[in-house]
Amino acid sequence: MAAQFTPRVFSGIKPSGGLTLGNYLGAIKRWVAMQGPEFETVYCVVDLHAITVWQDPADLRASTHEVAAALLASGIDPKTSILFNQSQVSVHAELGWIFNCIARVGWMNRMTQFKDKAGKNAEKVSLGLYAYPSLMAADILAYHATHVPVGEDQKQHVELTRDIAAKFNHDYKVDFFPLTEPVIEGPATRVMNLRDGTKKMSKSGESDMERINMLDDADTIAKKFRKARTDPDPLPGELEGLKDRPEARNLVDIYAGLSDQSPEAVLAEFAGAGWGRFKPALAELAVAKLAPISEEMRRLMADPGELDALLGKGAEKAEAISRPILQQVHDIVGFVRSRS
Ligand code: AQP
Repeated sequence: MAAQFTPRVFSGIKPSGGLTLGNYLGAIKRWVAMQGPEFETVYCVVDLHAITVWQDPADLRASTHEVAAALLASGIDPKTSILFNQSQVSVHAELGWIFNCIARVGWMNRMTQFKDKAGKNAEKVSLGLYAYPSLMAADILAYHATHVPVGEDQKQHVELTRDIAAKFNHDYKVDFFPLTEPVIEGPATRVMNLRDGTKKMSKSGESDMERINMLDDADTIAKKFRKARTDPDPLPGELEGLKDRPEARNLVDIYAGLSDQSPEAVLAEFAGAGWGRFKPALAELAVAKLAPISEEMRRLMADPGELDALLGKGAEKAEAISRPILQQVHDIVGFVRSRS
């Protein structure tokens, strides 16, 4: 009989710079929605992933606090969800090593995010950046997580996690790891760059004008949307009319994500409107949604000691789930465990 797994959600965000509207709509907002009786929820600030590219230590600490504050301010409840930073639970790195020995180099070579991030510089990037997806598999499988809410950009990594779980189960003739489901839902699973609608909005993108940061003030948000690249045509009444208009489609998707509507409903409301009408409405909506969150983030970030205490408590809870799973992995693999 196939093993039964507790319905459990795991997901993480890298503290690699200021959080963007992409992180909010693609991940955070949906993490909040998944809290409830259906799932146990485990959310992680994945600092081990952040250092796959250089991070100044003081900036890394500040970004870790910013991500924790953003999650709390957006509605992650530490009484309901486990919230911690990855490096405080060494199980992740230990299981990551074992998965480095399960994953195949050929699988890693197919990862498009590595190709995008390494670009022409593949010889010079860190080995950690290359191995990142196997650490991500460890993050997920250390909790026997059954569901992983992510943005579209992480789909391939969750698929690789399933491949690693299946190969481990097959090689060791066990039914030990679940085949985790990616949960990629909603209208804003891939929020695009405001200056180039074919590129993803990223924390580490070159220009600040290409992204909305969760901590941007109202004037900055309005200015960034006003200057966002668009085309001369008005908004159509149907989605079909946004084909081959990536920048226009992106702004409609952002509006839909922020207002919890479908893109079709947004177009029904704005059919025929020009950018002079749509962009200010979008900016107003974004400010209405983000301003209370950023205000609460600033309040929480003013007391990093409190955030650290909370992350520490979360790490203890995370360790209580993941350490016994790792110990079973050691037994399956054949490692001697003789420490008292
Ligand atoms: N543009 C986006 N649209 C929708 N979802 C997004 N996510 C990130 N960008 C978008 C989702 O946010 C979660 C956390 O991602 P991450 O910060 O750990 O890694 P990332 O995807 O590499 O994000 P960035 O902003 O591009 O980081 P940098 O620039 O530092 O590499 C994930 O669920 C992701 O899908």
